[in-house]
Amino acid sequence: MKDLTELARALREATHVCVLTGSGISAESGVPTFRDAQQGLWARHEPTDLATPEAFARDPDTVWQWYRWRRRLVAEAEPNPGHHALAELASWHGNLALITQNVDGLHQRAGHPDVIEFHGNIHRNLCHREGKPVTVDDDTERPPTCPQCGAPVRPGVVWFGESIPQKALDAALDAAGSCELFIAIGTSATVYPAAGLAEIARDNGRSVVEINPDATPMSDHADLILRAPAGEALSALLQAIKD
Ligand code: BV8
Repeated sequence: MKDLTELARALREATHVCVLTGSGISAESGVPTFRDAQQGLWARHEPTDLATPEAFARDPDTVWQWYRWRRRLVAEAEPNPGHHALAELASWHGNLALITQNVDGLHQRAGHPDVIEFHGNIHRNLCHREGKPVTVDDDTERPPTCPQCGAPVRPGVVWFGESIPQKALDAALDAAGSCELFIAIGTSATVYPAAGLAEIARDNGRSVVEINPDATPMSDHADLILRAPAGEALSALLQAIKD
């Protein structure tokens, strides 16, 4: 309880807040986290084997079908109390920047404005040759072809070994560099450069908070930890703010 009260006070006092979310915040919506996304059909694949340009070049159909499976799963999912509480906290605070590593679009569906999509969005598709967004029927067995040039279409996400889109990277670096309070929610803090954002805040002497039921590599560097699921912690935080 003490930590919750302390975090509520820090939120009231901070003029700039930066939040980084990972797949843990979507776990309570039934969307498997990245580490446990390998269920059933996909048990024989490692995400880092599928979410790469090399995998798409080698076996476009399998990679495409993995994303189709995830899109269908996300379409069935609903934003959970964690997404909703965070959207309410953002609207209450007025200067809370949200950076998400998630590609599921659930923050937006919870009404969260201005989401920085650090790793893209699974509902967006790009021409593999031009890199431009294309509108296609993506519920297909094989990658569709680009309506403009006929090249294969790929998911609009950032794969391992690919750079973060410049606009998202600049916005995230600015938010992490100018915040007084950095809150990491539901991330294993293992993928860079996303995980490095907390380090920027810490190196600037800012308060770093972790909300996660499990410990992560950033736990030792956190000033405050809510060792709880995101839905429970964020709903309690919203209540504490209102009290
Ligand atoms: C880059 C989109 C420059 C796709 C993703 C060696 C070779 C090449 C590269 C590297 C290398 N070593 C390091 C790198 C860099 C690499 C990297 O970091 N690799 C890792 C594996 C070491 N990064 C990159 O390649 C990045 N680009 O560096 O560009 C460059 C350019 C050219 C060449 C080289 C470098 C791009 C990385 C982006 C990859 N794309 N996603 C897709 O979704 O298909 S990453 C993907 O995995 C997610 O987006 C997310 O970022 C990450 C998973 O992390 P989490 O979200 O944290 O999820 P995870 O499952 O790990 O953890 C869940 C957490 O939730 C847990 O802690 C759990 O306890 C908690 N939890 C569970 N339930 C709850 C909960 N929390 C709260 N409430 C709950 N209920």
